Amino acid sequence: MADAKANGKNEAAKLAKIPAAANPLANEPSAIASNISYHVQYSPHFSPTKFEPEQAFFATAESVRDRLIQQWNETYHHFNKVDPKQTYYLSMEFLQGRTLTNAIGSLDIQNAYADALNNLGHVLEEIAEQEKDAALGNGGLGRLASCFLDSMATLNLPAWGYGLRYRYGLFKQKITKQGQEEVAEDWLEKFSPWEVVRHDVVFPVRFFGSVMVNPNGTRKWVGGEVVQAVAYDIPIPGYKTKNTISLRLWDAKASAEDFNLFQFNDGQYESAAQLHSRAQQICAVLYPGDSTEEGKLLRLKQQFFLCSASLQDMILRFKERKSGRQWSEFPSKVAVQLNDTHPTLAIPELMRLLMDEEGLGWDEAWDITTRTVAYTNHTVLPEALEKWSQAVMWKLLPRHMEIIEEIDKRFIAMVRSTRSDLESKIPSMCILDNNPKKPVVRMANLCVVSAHTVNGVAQLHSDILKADLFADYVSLWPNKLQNKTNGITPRRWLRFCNPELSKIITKWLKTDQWVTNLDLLVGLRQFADNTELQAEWESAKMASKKHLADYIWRVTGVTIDPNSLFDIQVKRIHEYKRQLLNILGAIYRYKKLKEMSPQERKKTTPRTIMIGGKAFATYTNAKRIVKLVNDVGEVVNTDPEVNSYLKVVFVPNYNVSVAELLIPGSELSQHISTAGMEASGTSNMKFSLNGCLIIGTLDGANVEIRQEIGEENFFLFGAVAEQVPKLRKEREDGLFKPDPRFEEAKQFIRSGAFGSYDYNPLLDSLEGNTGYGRGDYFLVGYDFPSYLEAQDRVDQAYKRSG
Ligand code: F58
Repeated sequence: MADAKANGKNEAAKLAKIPAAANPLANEPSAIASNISYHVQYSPHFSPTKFEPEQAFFATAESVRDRLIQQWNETYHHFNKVDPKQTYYLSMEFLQGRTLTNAIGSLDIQNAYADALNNLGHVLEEIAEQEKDAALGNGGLGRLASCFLDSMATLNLPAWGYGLRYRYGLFKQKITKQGQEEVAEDWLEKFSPWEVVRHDVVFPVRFFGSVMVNPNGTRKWVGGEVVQAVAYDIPIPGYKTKNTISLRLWDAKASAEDFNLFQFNDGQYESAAQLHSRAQQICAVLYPGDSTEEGKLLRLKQQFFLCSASLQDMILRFKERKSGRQWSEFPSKVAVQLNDTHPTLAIPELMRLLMDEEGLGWDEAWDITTRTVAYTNHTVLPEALEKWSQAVMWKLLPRHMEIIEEIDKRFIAMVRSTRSDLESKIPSMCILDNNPKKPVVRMANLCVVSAHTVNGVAQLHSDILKADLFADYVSLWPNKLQNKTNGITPRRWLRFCNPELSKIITKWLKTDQWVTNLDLLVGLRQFADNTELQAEWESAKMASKKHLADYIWRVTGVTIDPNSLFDIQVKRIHEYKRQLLNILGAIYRYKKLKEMSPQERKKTTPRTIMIGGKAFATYTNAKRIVKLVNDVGEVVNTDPEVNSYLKVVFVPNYNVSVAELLIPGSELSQHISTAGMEASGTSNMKFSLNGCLIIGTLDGANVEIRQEIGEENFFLFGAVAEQVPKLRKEREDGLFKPDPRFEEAKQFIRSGAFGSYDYNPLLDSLEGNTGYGRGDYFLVGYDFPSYLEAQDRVDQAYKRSG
């Protein structure tokens, strides 16, 4: 502590020697240092005496932002003049992570910033670690949105991301004796240096109210409550290009008129500010719990708030860019991509705005809407397909319900008149499910009916959509369904998170063009057997493993051996992703190690199994899995007979920045979902890019990755998607015979080997042949033997390579 204080003083003294001078476009380290010093002095956020890492981070970020703003404004003016077709990515989630390293790297001023900070007594990497993750997303879907923004900026595309400015993003995961605990994560606790509030970009968004019919038959939504949507923009720089696009996040606020001064002065403080507090609720948290009616209503409000504000913004831009435009031009200027069904309300809202606000007729509005909107599906899990109660929708969005009814009516009429053979399919294809017990709006159906294109996110997933979930629509619109296999940004996921490996790749390819053209990596193949390259590669991997081992020690207190095989599974905890298969495999390995003689143990391949991920707060079985991994770790890691051959570590609070540390240090990663259930997966791509091998099933994008990296680098196991329904049926019919090794692993847990926590409810999900939450729906038992065999192949391969 005394040292830290002394250092702080030291840095303040260094800062005092650097002249504070505004120099937003500085390139030289000394001028950059002056600009940082300028921000410390003239845009202060802290008392003037301190210049510790936190203060240095904010001032550095502000100096980087100066530069970004220059490019950002130029980009804005450029597209305003050229007036190209713009693409708008509507997403309830953006999992951005940190920005500083990415921004400095994209601007290609890394070295100058490192030197500037050195002059100020700081180290760039340490300063970057001060930044809080912007975790405005749950997992893959949100991270995909952020990766797309980076790619679109780098490809010089005129694109926008639209989302919500949640006050509290994804929770922080604490691991206690009870397992996972969720704590609110305040990414805006101080402030975000990257966001710029646009006080001139404000739109009213209405909720509730009623529909007024005008004498001429036109309709208008009136009454209810109106909240203001205010734009907060975050710059998204492309890599080594001027193009800097925007992530526009909406925040909700009520206006001064909505504050009841009379009530307040009368001591009725809460009711005086009622609308203010209701406005605040809208963007308070990412994914508010939706088990209650209130929670459902709030989530629907969030979705509509995003859609309405974003569309009003797009329409205004369309109108402002050129006066007297024809509405028919709209689809050639505006492309709206819906990230899953969460922003589906964009469809009826665009219809409403065009008809009720702009005066267009139904046919013209429908033509425009259907040529503008496209939809990406990210799941085939029935429980994740959104269905909104019609009653709630009528209450919150009465005009939209009228429009949805009309879309549905016209869709049904079209099918009847053109495809009488599909009559029997209408009940499942139409939008409204009018089951009197629970009438709902099926959002995916609304999307498929209204969008010009629908895509799945990996070949297998798209094939399943076509063959199964959306099969009937394929016969109606054969070309509407497409595949777009997901991707990731190589900037964040290799170039910046793994500079050592990047340097080696650039050296051998004699170019760094691979950073924007990954196909060039095949050029490394010709050197695969070159011992010099292999040695360099190994030493980079070892450095990353050591770095990771330090981190694990800091956050868990567990020491791990960088010479052991680093085996990682990180993703949201879900039964279909089968972390349970992984930990059962680890348990079996532990039991066998215990049974071995010391000599036999020495012949095994030492492994460190790391598992990380957050469980949804109310997902009980997922939380039990977190607890089990932690309990197994407690026992294994402190067992002196075994712990130099096996460690099991639960990595707490997995997020984007933790991923940036884990992935470079990985040697094997697990992508082991039940075949047909993981739409794509994207971390599989990140691991492969960092020279990590994969153990996995033929699921999601694993299929494409296996083709790219070669079968010899992919340890394949498990049932394939086509088999799954048959296997479930066989199980129901009592025909499944579990492998004795599977029984042994489960029995070991039940024996209390990992503590007294009651794991029976979790293990029971693997037992029986039928019944809710029973019968091993995810086929852990069926795949267990082939999983163990694949793991044996991994051990052998690692031994050979060592
Ligand atoms: C994920 N979905 C898919 N949903 O599971 C994954 O296979 C795919 O790679 C990724 O999308 C990108 O296409 C996903 O992350 C969510 O997080 C939902 C958000 C809303 C609540 C329910 C989960």
